[in-house]
Amino acid sequence: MNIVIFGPPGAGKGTQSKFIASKYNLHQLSTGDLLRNEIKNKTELGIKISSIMNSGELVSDEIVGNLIEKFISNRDYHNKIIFDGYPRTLPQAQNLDNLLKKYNQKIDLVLKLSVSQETVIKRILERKNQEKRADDNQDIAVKRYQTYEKSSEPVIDYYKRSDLLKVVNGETSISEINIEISGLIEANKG
Ligand code: B4P
Repeated sequence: MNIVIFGPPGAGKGTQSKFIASKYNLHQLSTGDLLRNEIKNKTELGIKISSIMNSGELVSDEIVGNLIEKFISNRDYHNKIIFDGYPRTLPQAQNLDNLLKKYNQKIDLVLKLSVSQETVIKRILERKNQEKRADDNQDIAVKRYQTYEKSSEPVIDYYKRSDLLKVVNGETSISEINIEISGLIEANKG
């Protein structure tokens, strides 16, 4: 199955995706990680996007779309992907459907992690001490949350229409969220 995990920055998408990928033998496609790798390796693309990411804005739909097609077209990952942080905008959601159709796949489940701004800022500031990510500071975290609020609504509506969306309370502990998500996946597998 292909799963989308959606939610504000610092909601725990990466944390939960790792768990789902290992439990259900899926491949985690984190657009945030892919983009940070480009920056770390100082590629032409990395140089172009570093200031955008570090200002709390989204990288262009075109750039991220090009990155994910390589993954979707890979036969090894056929119907085995957890999309972590993609889509984030309506054009990205439409692009994802088109790409999956092109490679004879579809989305089976969209999980939305629901978390308040206060909680995500707290988590991001805690993560800052461990990971030293360039975009993890109070001002950028607030900006990232605002960016999410602006772009997320049309994506949520899009998936509500196709009845794929399940909302998960992201305020509880990591293991409680693991359990809730597992229940939704098992129910979806039927
Ligand atoms: P991401 O990499 O996707 O965002 P993130 O902040 O890492 O969120 P995530 O939800 O994965 O948080 P985590 O599990 O680490 O994006 C970063 C940037 O990349 C974006 O701002 C944008 O510029 C760019 N980008 C990415 N995708 C893009 C796209 N499709 N289009 C355009 N631009 C794109 O959890 C956070 C912390 O909380 C961790 O330290 C974790 O240990 C902790 N935590 C998690 N769950 C918890 C819980 N239940 N309780 C307590 N702590 C918890």
